[in-house]
Amino acid sequence: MALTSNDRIMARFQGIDYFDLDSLLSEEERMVRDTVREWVDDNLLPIIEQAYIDRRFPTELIPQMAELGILGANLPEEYGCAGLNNVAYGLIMQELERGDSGIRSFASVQGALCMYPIYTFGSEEQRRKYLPGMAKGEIIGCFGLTEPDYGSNPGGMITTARKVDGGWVLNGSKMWITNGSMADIAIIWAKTGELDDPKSIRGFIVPTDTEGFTARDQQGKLSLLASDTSELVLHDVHVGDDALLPGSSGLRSPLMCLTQARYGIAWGAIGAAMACFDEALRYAKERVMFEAPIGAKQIQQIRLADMLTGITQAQLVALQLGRLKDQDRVRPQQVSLAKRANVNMACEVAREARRLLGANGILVEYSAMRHMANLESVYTYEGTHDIHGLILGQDLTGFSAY
Ligand code: TGC
Ligand code: FAD
Repeated sequence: MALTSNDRIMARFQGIDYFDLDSLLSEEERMVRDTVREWVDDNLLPIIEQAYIDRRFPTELIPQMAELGILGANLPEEYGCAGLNNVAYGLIMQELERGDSGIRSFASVQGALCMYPIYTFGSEEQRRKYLPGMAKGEIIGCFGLTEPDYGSNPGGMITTARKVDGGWVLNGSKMWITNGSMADIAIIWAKTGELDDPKSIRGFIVPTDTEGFTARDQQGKLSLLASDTSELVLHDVHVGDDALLPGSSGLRSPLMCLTQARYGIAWGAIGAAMACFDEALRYAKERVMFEAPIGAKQIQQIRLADMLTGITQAQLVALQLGRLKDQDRVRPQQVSLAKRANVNMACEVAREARRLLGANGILVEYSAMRHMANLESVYTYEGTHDIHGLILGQDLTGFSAY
Protein backbone atom coordinates (compact mmCIF):
# COMPACT_ATOMS: atom_id res chain seq x y z
CA MET A 1 0.00 0.00 0.00
CA ALA A 2 1.40 3.37 -1.01
CA LEU A 3 1.72 6.02 1.69
CA THR A 4 -0.39 9.11 1.16
CA SER A 5 1.28 12.49 1.11
CA ASN A 6 -0.36 13.29 4.45
CA ASP A 7 0.87 10.06 6.08
CA ARG A 8 4.39 10.93 5.10
CA ILE A 9 4.14 14.37 6.59
CA MET A 10 2.40 13.18 9.73
CA ALA A 11 4.88 10.36 10.42
CA ARG A 12 7.24 12.67 12.29
CA PHE A 13 10.80 11.98 11.41
CA GLN A 14 12.68 10.12 14.14
CA GLY A 15 16.16 10.51 12.67
CA ILE A 16 18.66 7.82 11.80
CA ASP A 17 21.25 7.37 14.51
CA TYR A 18 22.56 3.82 14.35
CA PHE A 19 25.70 4.53 16.39
CA ASP A 20 24.04 6.72 19.04
CA LEU A 21 25.75 9.90 17.90
CA ASP A 22 23.12 11.78 19.90
CA SER A 23 25.12 10.87 23.00
CA LEU A 24 28.07 12.81 21.55
CA LEU A 25 26.03 15.99 21.12
CA SER A 26 25.55 18.65 23.78
CA GLU A 27 22.08 19.49 24.99
CA GLU A 28 22.19 22.74 23.03
CA GLU A 29 23.25 20.98 19.82
CA ARG A 30 20.37 18.49 20.16
CA MET A 31 17.93 21.26 20.94
CA VAL A 32 18.96 23.27 17.87
CA ARG A 33 18.74 20.16 15.67
CA ASP A 34 15.30 19.22 17.01
CA THR A 35 13.93 22.74 16.64
CA VAL A 36 14.95 22.95 12.99
CA ARG A 37 13.80 19.35 12.42
CA GLU A 38 10.34 20.21 13.66
CA TRP A 39 10.23 23.38 11.59
CA VAL A 40 11.19 21.43 8.46
CA ASP A 41 8.47 18.84 9.17
CA ASP A 42 5.79 21.44 9.85
CA ASN A 43 6.62 24.20 7.40
CA LEU A 44 8.95 23.04 4.64
CA LEU A 45 7.84 19.49 3.82
CA PRO A 46 4.18 20.43 3.32
CA ILE A 47 5.05 22.98 0.58
CA ILE A 48 8.20 21.72 -1.07
CA GLU A 49 6.60 19.40 -3.62
CA GLN A 50 4.50 22.18 -5.10
CA ALA A 51 7.34 24.71 -4.97
CA TYR A 52 9.53 22.23 -6.82
CA ILE A 53 6.91 21.66 -9.52
CA ASP A 54 6.37 25.42 -9.79
CA ARG A 55 10.16 25.94 -10.05
CA ARG A 56 9.90 28.47 -7.25
CA PHE A 57 12.11 29.24 -4.27
CA PRO A 58 9.64 29.59 -1.37
CA THR A 59 10.54 33.11 -0.25
CA GLU A 60 7.78 32.99 2.38
CA LEU A 61 10.07 30.75 4.45
CA ILE A 62 12.82 33.38 4.75
CA PRO A 63 11.35 35.28 7.73
CA GLN A 64 10.71 31.99 9.53
CA MET A 65 14.29 30.83 8.96
CA ALA A 66 15.52 34.20 10.21
CA GLU A 67 13.32 33.96 13.30
CA LEU A 68 14.87 30.56 14.08
CA GLY A 69 18.37 32.07 13.83
CA ILE A 70 19.35 29.90 10.87
CA LEU A 71 20.96 32.65 8.76
CA GLY A 72 24.67 33.01 9.56
CA ALA A 73 24.00 30.89 12.65
CA ASN A 74 27.69 30.37 13.50
CA LEU A 75 28.55 34.09 13.38
CA PRO A 76 28.69 36.21 16.56
CA GLU A 77 25.67 37.48 18.45
CA GLU A 78 27.00 41.04 18.46
CA TYR A 79 26.07 41.21 14.75
CA GLY A 80 22.57 39.84 15.32
CA CYS A 81 23.53 36.21 14.61
CA ALA A 82 22.93 33.14 16.77
CA GLY A 83 26.58 32.57 17.74
CA LEU A 84 26.25 28.77 17.58
CA ASN A 85 29.16 26.39 17.37
CA ASN A 86 29.99 24.65 14.09
CA VAL A 87 28.44 21.31 15.06
CA ALA A 88 25.09 22.97 15.77
CA TYR A 89 25.44 24.88 12.49
CA GLY A 90 26.12 21.62 10.65
CA LEU A 91 23.07 19.98 12.20
CA ILE A 92 20.96 22.89 10.93
CA MET A 93 22.28 22.31 7.41
CA GLN A 94 21.51 18.60 7.73
CA GLU A 95 17.91 19.27 8.71
CA LEU A 96 17.35 21.90 6.00
CA GLU A 97 18.64 19.56 3.31
CA ARG A 98 16.45 16.76 4.67
CA GLY A 99 13.75 19.07 3.34
CA ASP A 100 15.42 20.12 0.10
CA SER A 101 18.92 20.93 -1.14
CA GLY A 102 17.62 24.22 -2.57
CA ILE A 103 16.60 25.49 0.86
CA ARG A 104 19.96 24.50 2.34
CA SER A 105 21.64 26.21 -0.64
CA PHE A 106 19.81 29.43 0.17
CA ALA A 107 21.01 29.31 3.77
CA SER A 108 24.56 28.31 2.77
CA VAL A 109 24.91 31.18 0.35
CA GLN A 110 23.40 33.73 2.72
CA GLY A 111 25.50 32.62 5.70
CA ALA A 112 28.72 31.02 4.50
CA LEU A 113 29.22 32.85 1.21
CA CYS A 114 27.87 36.33 1.94
CA MET A 115 27.74 37.00 5.68
CA TYR A 116 31.03 35.17 6.32
CA PRO A 117 33.09 37.30 3.87
CA ILE A 118 31.52 40.50 5.20
CA TYR A 119 32.36 39.35 8.73
CA THR A 120 35.87 38.14 7.81
CA PHE A 121 37.06 40.65 5.20
CA GLY A 122 34.71 43.57 5.84
CA SER A 123 35.28 46.79 7.77
CA GLU A 124 33.49 47.26 11.09
CA GLU A 125 31.17 49.70 9.31
CA GLN A 126 30.29 47.09 6.67
CA ARG A 127 29.64 44.47 9.33
CA ARG A 128 27.27 46.75 11.23
CA LYS A 129 25.59 47.92 8.03
CA TYR A 130 24.82 44.47 6.59
CA LEU A 131 25.06 41.58 9.05
CA PRO A 132 22.09 42.30 11.36
CA GLY A 133 19.77 42.82 8.36
CA MET A 134 21.07 39.67 6.69
CA ALA A 135 20.51 37.63 9.86
CA LYS A 136 16.93 38.93 9.88
CA GLY A 137 16.49 37.94 6.23
CA GLU A 138 15.78 41.55 5.29
CA ILE A 139 18.88 41.75 3.09
CA ILE A 140 19.50 38.76 0.80
CA GLY A 141 22.92 38.07 -0.65
CA CYS A 142 24.44 36.12 -3.52
CA PHE A 143 28.05 35.13 -4.23
CA GLY A 144 29.49 35.71 -7.70
CA LEU A 145 32.67 33.75 -8.29
CA THR A 146 31.98 31.35 -11.21
CA GLU A 147 32.11 32.75 -14.75
CA PRO A 148 30.97 31.21 -18.04
CA ASP A 149 34.53 30.12 -18.91
CA TYR A 150 35.93 29.78 -15.39
CA GLY A 151 34.13 27.24 -13.23
CA SER A 152 36.57 24.83 -11.59
CA ASN A 153 39.34 27.35 -12.24
CA PRO A 154 38.09 30.61 -10.71
CA GLY A 155 41.66 31.98 -10.62
CA GLY A 156 41.32 32.54 -14.38
CA MET A 157 38.36 34.92 -13.99
CA ILE A 158 38.11 37.88 -16.35
CA THR A 159 35.74 40.10 -14.37
CA THR A 160 37.59 43.30 -13.58
CA ALA A 161 37.37 46.12 -11.04
CA ARG A 162 39.09 49.30 -12.22
CA LYS A 163 39.98 52.00 -9.69
CA VAL A 164 38.47 55.40 -10.40
CA ASP A 165 38.15 58.55 -8.31
CA GLY A 166 36.08 57.73 -5.22
CA GLY A 167 35.39 54.11 -6.14
CA TRP A 168 35.56 51.27 -8.62
CA VAL A 169 34.06 50.28 -11.99
CA LEU A 170 33.20 46.59 -12.41
CA ASN A 171 32.79 44.74 -15.72
CA GLY A 172 32.18 41.07 -16.38
CA SER A 173 29.66 38.28 -15.99
CA LYS A 174 29.02 35.57 -13.43
CA MET A 175 27.22 32.31 -14.07
CA TRP A 176 25.16 29.85 -12.01
CA ILE A 177 24.64 32.23 -9.12
CA THR A 178 22.38 30.94 -6.33
CA ASN A 179 19.94 33.60 -4.98
CA GLY A 180 21.08 35.79 -7.91
CA SER A 181 17.71 37.17 -9.03
CA MET A 182 16.29 37.82 -5.56
CA ALA A 183 19.46 39.18 -3.94
CA ASP A 184 19.72 42.73 -2.60
CA ILE A 185 23.51 42.59 -2.59
CA ALA A 186 26.02 40.53 -4.54
CA ILE A 187 29.49 39.64 -3.29
CA ILE A 188 31.41 40.00 -6.55
CA TRP A 189 34.95 38.72 -6.96
CA ALA A 190 36.96 40.65 -9.55
CA LYS A 191 40.54 41.26 -10.61
CA THR A 192 41.93 44.67 -9.73
CA GLY A 193 45.23 44.11 -11.56
CA GLU A 194 46.54 42.04 -14.46
CA LEU A 195 44.26 39.26 -15.73
CA ASP A 196 46.99 36.67 -15.23
CA ASP A 197 47.36 37.60 -11.55
CA PRO A 198 44.91 35.75 -9.25
CA LYS A 199 46.50 37.54 -6.30
CA SER A 200 44.79 40.74 -7.51
CA ILE A 201 41.34 39.24 -6.87
CA ARG A 202 39.28 41.24 -4.38
CA GLY A 203 35.72 41.10 -3.12
CA PHE A 204 33.09 43.85 -3.52
CA ILE A 205 29.66 44.32 -1.99
CA VAL A 206 27.53 45.40 -4.95
CA PRO A 207 23.92 46.49 -4.36
CA THR A 208 21.94 44.74 -7.08
CA ASP A 209 19.99 47.91 -7.93
CA THR A 210 23.19 49.63 -9.07
CA GLU A 211 22.99 50.84 -12.65
CA GLY A 212 24.62 48.38 -15.07
CA PHE A 213 23.92 45.31 -12.86
CA THR A 214 21.48 42.76 -14.27
CA ALA A 215 20.42 39.28 -13.14
CA ARG A 216 18.66 36.77 -15.36
CA ASP A 217 17.17 33.43 -14.25
CA GLN A 218 18.98 30.35 -15.51
CA GLN A 219 16.52 28.55 -17.79
CA GLY A 220 16.21 24.82 -18.43
CA LYS A 221 17.35 23.41 -15.07
CA LEU A 222 16.38 19.83 -14.21
CA SER A 223 17.88 20.03 -10.71
CA LEU A 224 17.44 22.36 -7.73
CA LEU A 225 14.12 23.55 -9.12
CA ALA A 226 13.16 25.18 -5.80
CA SER A 227 16.24 27.41 -5.93
CA ASP A 228 16.99 30.72 -7.63
CA THR A 229 19.95 30.25 -10.01
CA SER A 230 20.95 33.19 -12.19
CA GLU A 231 23.44 34.74 -14.52
CA LEU A 232 24.78 38.15 -13.47
CA VAL A 233 26.04 40.77 -15.90
CA LEU A 234 28.03 43.78 -14.72
CA HIS A 235 28.36 46.49 -17.31
CA ASP A 236 30.27 49.57 -16.11
CA VAL A 237 28.93 49.16 -12.59
CA HIS A 238 30.16 52.09 -10.47
CA VAL A 239 30.49 51.48 -6.75
CA GLY A 240 32.04 53.61 -4.03
CA ASP A 241 35.26 52.89 -2.15
CA ASP A 242 33.10 51.55 0.65
CA ALA A 243 32.04 48.61 -1.57
CA LEU A 244 35.48 46.99 -1.39
CA LEU A 245 35.93 44.31 1.26
CA PRO A 246 39.19 45.75 2.63
CA GLY A 247 40.50 42.50 4.09
CA SER A 248 40.06 40.48 0.89
CA SER A 249 43.24 39.67 -0.92
CA GLY A 250 43.78 37.19 -3.73
CA LEU A 251 42.04 33.94 -4.72
CA ARG A 252 42.61 32.74 -1.19
CA SER A 253 39.75 34.96 0.06
CA PRO A 254 36.90 33.44 -1.99
CA LEU A 255 38.40 29.97 -1.40
CA MET A 256 38.19 30.60 2.35
CA CYS A 257 34.45 31.28 1.89
CA LEU A 258 34.11 28.05 -0.08
CA THR A 259 35.65 26.13 2.80
CA GLN A 260 32.84 27.42 5.04
CA ALA A 261 30.11 26.49 2.57
CA ARG A 262 31.64 23.09 1.75
CA TYR A 263 31.64 22.32 5.47
CA GLY A 264 27.88 22.94 5.57
CA ILE A 265 27.33 20.81 2.47
CA ALA A 266 29.16 17.88 4.07
CA TRP A 267 26.41 17.93 6.74
CA GLY A 268 23.58 18.87 4.40
CA ALA A 269 24.10 15.89 2.12
CA ILE A 270 23.49 13.61 5.10
CA GLY A 271 20.06 15.15 5.54
CA ALA A 272 19.06 14.45 1.93
CA ALA A 273 20.27 10.85 2.33
CA MET A 274 18.37 10.46 5.62
CA ALA A 275 15.13 11.57 3.97
CA CYS A 276 15.61 9.06 1.14
CA PHE A 277 16.53 6.23 3.51
CA ASP A 278 13.57 6.92 5.79
CA GLU A 279 11.19 6.90 2.83
CA ALA A 280 12.72 3.72 1.37
CA LEU A 281 12.62 1.85 4.69
CA ARG A 282 8.96 2.65 5.30
CA TYR A 283 8.07 1.74 1.72
CA ALA A 284 9.97 -1.56 1.93
CA LYS A 285 7.96 -2.56 5.01
CA GLU A 286 4.62 -1.63 3.49
CA ARG A 287 4.81 -2.43 -0.21
CA VAL A 288 3.60 -5.99 -0.79
CA MET A 289 4.63 -7.85 -3.93
CA PHE A 290 4.58 -11.63 -4.46
CA GLU A 291 2.48 -11.83 -1.27
CA ALA A 292 5.23 -10.43 0.96
CA PRO A 293 6.58 -6.98 1.85
CA ILE A 294 9.50 -6.20 -0.46
CA GLY A 295 11.47 -5.48 2.74
CA ALA A 296 11.33 -9.22 3.47
CA LYS A 297 13.45 -9.90 0.37
CA GLN A 298 17.21 -10.17 0.72
CA ILE A 299 18.04 -7.84 -2.16
CA GLN A 300 16.08 -4.95 -0.61
CA GLN A 301 17.55 -5.64 2.83
CA ILE A 302 21.07 -5.40 1.41
CA ARG A 303 20.10 -2.19 -0.40
CA LEU A 304 18.86 -0.70 2.90
CA ALA A 305 21.93 -1.96 4.78
CA ASP A 306 24.22 -0.24 2.27
CA MET A 307 22.28 3.01 2.61
CA LEU A 308 22.45 2.89 6.40
CA THR A 309 26.18 2.14 6.31
CA GLY A 310 26.89 5.12 4.05
CA ILE A 311 24.82 7.48 6.19
CA THR A 312 26.44 6.30 9.43
CA GLN A 313 29.95 6.71 8.04
CA ALA A 314 29.06 10.20 6.79
CA GLN A 315 27.62 11.19 10.17
CA LEU A 316 30.85 10.20 11.90
CA VAL A 317 32.95 12.13 9.39
CA ALA A 318 30.79 15.25 9.71
CA LEU A 319 30.73 15.21 13.50
CA GLN A 320 34.50 14.87 13.86
CA LEU A 321 35.00 17.53 11.16
CA GLY A 322 32.75 19.84 13.18
CA ARG A 323 34.64 19.15 16.40
CA LEU A 324 37.94 19.92 14.63
CA LYS A 325 36.44 23.13 13.23
CA ASP A 326 35.22 24.16 16.66
CA GLN A 327 38.77 23.65 17.95
CA ASP A 328 40.14 25.68 15.01
CA ARG A 329 42.09 22.63 13.87
CA VAL A 330 40.35 21.86 10.58
CA ARG A 331 42.25 21.93 7.26
CA PRO A 332 40.51 22.79 3.95
CA GLN A 333 41.61 19.40 2.59
CA GLN A 334 39.67 17.65 5.37
CA VAL A 335 36.61 19.65 4.37
CA SER A 336 37.19 18.53 0.76
CA LEU A 337 37.25 14.88 1.83
CA ALA A 338 34.00 15.29 3.74
CA LYS A 339 32.20 17.22 0.98
CA ARG A 340 33.31 14.72 -1.64
CA ALA A 341 32.55 11.56 0.33
CA ASN A 342 29.27 12.66 1.89
CA VAL A 343 27.76 14.07 -1.30
CA ASN A 344 28.77 10.98 -3.23
CA MET A 345 27.16 8.84 -0.54
CA ALA A 346 23.96 10.89 -0.71
CA CYS A 347 23.83 10.56 -4.52
CA GLU A 348 24.08 6.76 -4.18
CA VAL A 349 21.47 6.59 -1.41
CA ALA A 350 18.99 8.77 -3.32
CA ARG A 351 19.37 6.69 -6.47
CA GLU A 352 18.96 3.38 -4.61
CA ALA A 353 15.93 4.72 -2.73
CA ARG A 354 14.33 5.80 -5.96
CA ARG A 355 14.87 2.33 -7.41
CA LEU A 356 13.47 0.60 -4.35
CA LEU A 357 10.29 2.68 -4.71
CA GLY A 358 9.57 1.27 -8.16
CA ALA A 359 7.32 3.43 -10.33
CA ASN A 360 6.28 5.53 -7.34
CA GLY A 361 9.92 6.55 -7.11
CA ILE A 362 9.58 8.85 -10.10
CA LEU A 363 6.70 10.80 -8.52
CA VAL A 364 7.17 14.15 -6.83
CA GLU A 365 4.94 12.97 -3.93
CA TYR A 366 7.92 10.86 -2.89
CA SER A 367 11.13 12.71 -2.18
CA ALA A 368 13.77 10.33 -3.59
CA MET A 369 13.86 11.57 -7.17
CA ARG A 370 13.73 15.23 -6.16
CA HIS A 371 16.69 14.66 -3.83
CA MET A 372 18.46 12.57 -6.49
CA ALA A 373 18.14 15.37 -9.07
CA ASN A 374 19.13 18.05 -6.57
CA LEU A 375 22.20 16.15 -5.45
CA GLU A 376 23.59 16.19 -8.98
CA SER A 377 24.02 19.95 -8.55
CA VAL A 378 25.49 19.49 -5.09
CA TYR A 379 27.96 16.99 -6.59
CA THR A 380 29.07 19.71 -9.03
CA TYR A 381 28.94 22.97 -7.13
CA GLU A 382 31.33 24.14 -4.44
CA GLY A 383 34.06 22.19 -6.23
CA THR A 384 33.17 19.13 -8.26
CA HIS A 385 33.73 15.61 -6.95
CA ASP A 386 36.76 15.42 -9.29
CA ILE A 387 38.26 18.69 -8.07
CA HIS A 388 38.02 17.61 -4.43
CA GLY A 389 39.72 14.36 -5.41
CA LEU A 390 42.53 16.39 -6.98
CA ILE A 391 42.78 18.58 -3.86
CA LEU A 392 43.28 15.40 -1.82
CA GLY A 393 45.71 14.04 -4.42
CA GLN A 394 47.80 17.20 -4.15
CA ASP A 395 47.74 17.01 -0.36
CA LEU A 396 48.95 13.40 -0.47
CA THR A 397 51.60 13.66 -3.16
CA GLY A 398 52.59 17.31 -3.27
CA PHE A 399 51.85 17.38 -7.04
CA SER A 400 49.13 19.63 -8.43
CA ALA A 401 47.18 17.75 -11.12
CA TYR A 402 44.59 20.47 -11.93
P1 TGC B 1 45.78 27.61 -5.32
O1 TGC B 1 47.08 28.17 -5.84
O2 TGC B 1 45.74 26.19 -4.89
O3 TGC B 1 45.27 28.49 -4.11
C1 TGC B 1 45.29 29.91 -4.13
C2 TGC B 1 45.41 30.39 -2.68
O4 TGC B 1 44.27 29.96 -1.93
C3 TGC B 1 44.67 29.09 -0.84
N1 TGC B 1 43.64 28.05 -0.78
C4 TGC B 1 42.65 28.02 0.14
N2 TGC B 1 42.42 28.78 1.22
C5 TGC B 1 41.33 28.48 1.97
N3 TGC B 1 40.48 27.46 1.68
C6 TGC B 1 40.68 26.69 0.61
N4 TGC B 1 39.84 25.71 0.33
C7 TGC B 1 41.82 26.93 -0.22
N5 TGC B 1 42.31 26.38 -1.34
C8 TGC B 1 43.40 27.07 -1.69
C9 TGC B 1 46.04 28.58 -1.25
O5 TGC B 1 46.78 28.21 -0.11
C10 TGC B 1 46.61 29.78 -1.95
O6 TGC B 1 46.97 30.73 -0.95
P2 TGC B 1 48.17 31.78 -1.19
O7 TGC B 1 48.24 32.54 0.08
O8 TGC B 1 49.40 30.93 -1.46
O9 TGC B 1 47.80 32.62 -2.36
O10 TGC B 1 44.67 27.92 -6.43
P3 TGC B 1 44.40 27.24 -7.83
O11 TGC B 1 44.11 28.35 -8.80
O12 TGC B 1 45.49 26.26 -8.17
O13 TGC B 1 43.01 26.50 -7.61
C11 TGC B 1 42.87 25.46 -6.73
C12 TGC B 1 41.46 24.83 -6.84
C13 TGC B 1 41.26 24.19 -8.19
C14 TGC B 1 41.39 23.77 -5.77
C15 TGC B 1 40.39 25.91 -6.60
O14 TGC B 1 40.38 26.82 -7.62
C16 TGC B 1 39.01 25.36 -6.43
O15 TGC B 1 38.63 25.02 -5.30
N6 TGC B 1 38.17 25.25 -7.51
C17 TGC B 1 36.79 24.88 -7.40
C18 TGC B 1 35.90 26.11 -7.62
C19 TGC B 1 34.69 26.10 -6.76
O16 TGC B 1 34.56 25.35 -5.82
N7 TGC B 1 33.77 27.01 -7.04
C20 TGC B 1 32.61 27.16 -6.25
C21 TGC B 1 31.86 28.41 -6.63
S1 TGC B 1 30.65 28.93 -5.42
C22 TGC B 1 29.45 27.75 -5.51
O17 TGC B 1 29.52 26.78 -6.17
C23 TGC B 1 28.28 28.02 -4.66
S2 TGC B 1 27.05 26.81 -4.72
C24 TGC B 1 26.29 27.32 -3.30
C25 TGC B 1 25.06 26.66 -2.97
O18 TGC B 1 24.04 26.86 -3.67
O19 TGC B 1 25.06 25.97 -1.92
P1 FAD C 1 33.89 22.74 -15.36
O1 FAD C 1 34.91 23.39 -14.51
O2 FAD C 1 33.81 23.13 -16.80
O3 FAD C 1 34.08 21.16 -15.26
C1 FAD C 1 33.52 20.26 -16.23
C2 FAD C 1 34.02 18.84 -15.89
O4 FAD C 1 35.45 18.81 -15.98
C3 FAD C 1 33.65 18.43 -14.46
O5 FAD C 1 33.39 17.05 -14.46
C4 FAD C 1 34.95 18.69 -13.69
O6 FAD C 1 35.10 17.86 -12.56
C5 FAD C 1 35.99 18.36 -14.75
N1 FAD C 1 37.27 19.06 -14.55
C6 FAD C 1 37.48 20.39 -14.39
N2 FAD C 1 38.78 20.65 -14.21
C7 FAD C 1 39.42 19.45 -14.26
C8 FAD C 1 40.77 19.01 -14.14
N3 FAD C 1 41.75 19.91 -13.92
N4 FAD C 1 41.06 17.71 -14.22
C9 FAD C 1 40.08 16.78 -14.43
N5 FAD C 1 38.76 17.12 -14.57
C10 FAD C 1 38.45 18.43 -14.48
N6 FAD C 1 29.01 29.44 -8.48
C11 FAD C 1 29.10 30.61 -7.79
O7 FAD C 1 30.09 31.34 -7.91
N7 FAD C 1 28.10 31.01 -6.97
C12 FAD C 1 26.98 30.29 -6.79
O8 FAD C 1 26.09 30.68 -6.01
C13 FAD C 1 26.83 29.06 -7.51
N8 FAD C 1 25.69 28.34 -7.40
C14 FAD C 1 25.52 27.25 -8.22
C15 FAD C 1 24.28 26.61 -8.25
C16 FAD C 1 24.07 25.54 -9.11
C17 FAD C 1 22.72 24.90 -9.18
C18 FAD C 1 25.13 25.04 -9.90
C19 FAD C 1 24.92 23.85 -10.78
C20 FAD C 1 26.35 25.66 -9.88
C21 FAD C 1 26.57 26.78 -9.06
N9 FAD C 1 27.78 27.49 -9.07
C22 FAD C 1 27.91 28.66 -8.36
C23 FAD C 1 28.83 27.12 -10.01
C24 FAD C 1 29.64 25.88 -9.59
O9 FAD C 1 30.51 26.19 -8.56
C25 FAD C 1 30.40 25.38 -10.83
O10 FAD C 1 29.42 24.82 -11.69
C26 FAD C 1 31.47 24.38 -10.48
O11 FAD C 1 32.53 24.99 -9.80
C27 FAD C 1 32.02 23.66 -11.73
O12 FAD C 1 32.30 24.53 -12.76
P2 FAD C 1 31.75 24.25 -14.25
O13 FAD C 1 30.30 23.97 -14.16
O14 FAD C 1 32.20 25.37 -15.10
O15 FAD C 1 32.45 22.90 -14.70
